[in-house]
Amino acid sequence: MLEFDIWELYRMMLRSRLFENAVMKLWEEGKITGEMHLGTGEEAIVAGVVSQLIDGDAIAVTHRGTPQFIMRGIDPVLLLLEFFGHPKGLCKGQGGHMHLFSKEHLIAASGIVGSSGPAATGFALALSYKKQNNIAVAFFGEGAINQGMMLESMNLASVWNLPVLFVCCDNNWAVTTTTNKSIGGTLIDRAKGFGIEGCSVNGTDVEAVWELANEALSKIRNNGGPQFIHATCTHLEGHLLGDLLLRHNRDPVLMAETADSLKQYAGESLNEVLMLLRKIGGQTKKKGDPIVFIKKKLKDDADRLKLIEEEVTKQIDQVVNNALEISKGGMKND
Ligand SMILES: Cc1ncc(C[n+]2csc(CCOP(=O)(O)OP(=O)(O)O)c2C)c(N)n1
Ligand SMILES: [Mg+2]
Repeated sequence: MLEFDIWELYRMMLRSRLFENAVMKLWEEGKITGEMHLGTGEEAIVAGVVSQLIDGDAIAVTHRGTPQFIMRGIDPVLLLLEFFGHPKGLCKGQGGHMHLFSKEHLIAASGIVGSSGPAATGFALALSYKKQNNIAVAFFGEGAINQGMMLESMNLASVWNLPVLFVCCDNNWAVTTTTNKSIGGTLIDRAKGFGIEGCSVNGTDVEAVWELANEALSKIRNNGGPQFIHATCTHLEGHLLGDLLLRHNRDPVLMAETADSLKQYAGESLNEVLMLLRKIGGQTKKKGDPIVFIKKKLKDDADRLKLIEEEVTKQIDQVVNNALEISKGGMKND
């Protein structure tokens, strides 16, 4: 979809959200185990960029990259089987949700913070060697902007004039470290320092992201070298599923009990903990939810909204049923 089509963007975002909601449920039921980082809250950024990619473009993502895989068209059943650790999963059950790869779609994930920079720059180097008129996108969190490899890859992409779109999804948190405690200066100025043009955008608003990405992508495709997008957003489920800080904040009884048991440590450290809880609480507000945001824009056609929701809900239910059915068949790879 290279033309702006808000309904199609809504469908993409909703599909990703409902898929990740299903992942959350399966995780809570113990069918998916281990850490699980959701990309809920980043759907507008991902849809705004990924909807404008063409065949042969490449994507590198982080530990939070499920929306990119869904929106790029990877079979969601294969993704779920991968999350189950099943041999029929996308990466034979060896990658989990953090180390996904699809050669067919040229998309790769890594849990190593900052590694999407070199991965996308490498993709772009290969694409320009092959004289393909394609580009690569690096998605990363603001926590990656202090990683040497991210800065080195921005430098090389600039020096070699490579077709890379660097997209920073800034949710203001790197696990429990807030941006103001870890990042000096502005991200746009950092990009400028490497000679890379950049702009900030409200990453909750898919229309704004789409417009900015459209401009950046056309500059890159016209041989303009790398571009940088700084998109602010909210991670609605905290750092990972079961995030202790978020769970406390959503459950006042648990919070009161914890505060009580922490009294013995009263002093600066307790204050710090309570301040963190309050800040995390601010993240759970609906104003940071890109699905709520886009639905407001589309509210005049309630029938169409409802129809799409029913359709996508049915599709995702089917995906979950198929994956569960296949996984019931045992772990044999035949
Ligand atoms: C090189 C490296 N250092 C530390 C970690 C542990 N770690 C996992 S996610 C994360 C925070 C990342 O924050 P950010 O880049 O802002 O992404 P977000 O989780 O907020 O989307 C850290 C420190 C890691 N995976 N890789
Ligand atoms: Mg972050």
